[in-house]
Amino acid sequence: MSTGTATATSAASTTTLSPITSTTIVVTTTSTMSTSTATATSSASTTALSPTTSTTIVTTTTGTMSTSSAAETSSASTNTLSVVTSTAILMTTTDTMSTSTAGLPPYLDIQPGTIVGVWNTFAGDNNTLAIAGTTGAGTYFTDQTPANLIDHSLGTRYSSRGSPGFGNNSLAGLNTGFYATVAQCQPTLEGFRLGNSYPYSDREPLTVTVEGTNCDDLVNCVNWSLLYNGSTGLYIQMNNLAYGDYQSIFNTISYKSYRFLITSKRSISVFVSYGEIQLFGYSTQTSTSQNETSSNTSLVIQSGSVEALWNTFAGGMSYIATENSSGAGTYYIGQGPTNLFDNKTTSKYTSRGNSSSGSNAIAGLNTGFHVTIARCQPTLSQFRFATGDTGAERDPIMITVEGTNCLTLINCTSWTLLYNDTSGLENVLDRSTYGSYKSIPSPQSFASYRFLVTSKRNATNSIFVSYSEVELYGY
Ligand SMILES: [Ca+2]
Ligand SMILES: [Ca+2]
Repeated sequence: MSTGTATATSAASTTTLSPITSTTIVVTTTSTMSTSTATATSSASTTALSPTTSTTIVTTTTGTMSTSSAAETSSASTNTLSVVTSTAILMTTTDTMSTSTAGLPPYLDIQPGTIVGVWNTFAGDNNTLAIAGTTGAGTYFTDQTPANLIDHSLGTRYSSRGSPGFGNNSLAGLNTGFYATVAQCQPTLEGFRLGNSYPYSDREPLTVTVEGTNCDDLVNCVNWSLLYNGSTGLYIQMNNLAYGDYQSIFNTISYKSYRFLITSKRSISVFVSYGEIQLFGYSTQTSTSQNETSSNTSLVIQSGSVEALWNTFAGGMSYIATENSSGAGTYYIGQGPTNLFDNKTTSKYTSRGNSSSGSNAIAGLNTGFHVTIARCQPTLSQFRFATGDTGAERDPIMITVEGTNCLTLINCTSWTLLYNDTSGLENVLDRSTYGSYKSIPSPQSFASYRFLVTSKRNATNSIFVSYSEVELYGY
């Protein structure tokens, strides 16, 4: 699959190149080719160069390149020299343009928590999931996880070993990649950019397949539609952290999730590494939309994302509560926060908070939960609570609601306070009963939300804070 046909167009004069010229370099891949074939075309002479000559263009203009093209020799000619000159300028202009997205479609956001590494995986086939590890086939570098691709930092990489799983070789990292789900509703992918892995340029992926799917179960999904088979946009080796060139995808079909699989790399290396993935396209909804409040729908929470909290305060870190029969920082056995989302007012979430036992003023306060909204509906605009089936003294009365886009909620300190008011249960003494709908004053798009209870009905005496349901609405 390491096939490639590169066509580079450049101006003949070193003085007339513009940044736009640098973005006109396009590499496409055809599956019928067995070796890389590059053709460089000068606008002045329209001189086609041989494959080996054009490889020399890249090698020559990146003086610090280590080994990637060392084995390839050039049939030196006068044509080679002229193109070398213009390509050197192309690289310079690419340097200065590498972060601009002017003229590109809008970003599509990857839903935090949905990006998963794969290995030994081929377009059209099922996934083989990769895991973090220090060595071995099917692992990625322990601290260089797929989540690093969407942390907005070029300097943090995703580094896959693939097979055989150790050592410096031509196979390492090939047929690895990731899948991920887009946050916006009905997204249509029109293009992408990859961040490079400078100073480990030997690891950089050169060709990739991109597929789309609407499978709900991505782990076992085999229904992948091939959308792209071509360059990663990283064909020019850079001497700094940078994005590769934007690669457009001819696609008009909406898919919820996408899979990227690396099919070739720059050189012999220990890993395939890249720093970021950016997706571009359009959707029926932008994540910052503020004008759809009239069409509130029930928000779907991401499976497994609800976690119990205690000793947690608005603006601070979350502290995870555990299930136990007694003790501070615990919730009642069988009464965890997933009970809040089972559509049954007969099942409840019951927290002790800082109280190790007994009825007192602090029991259950500063407890709550955080939760991530499933794809496509990231703006919380309304909610309502329901009372538990017993113990009116335990009802939450005052609460805070915060939002965040942190990738890892447990260490997150970037919480935006959205609501600090009543739970809607203040006038509801009946058991297993919904309170009033409460509105977020200024709804914003966030991947995850945190609800914390700051007061309860009986301010001096209860064993717990307890409630049976929390419904989330938004758009
Ligand atoms: Ca990164
Ligand atoms: Ca329930």
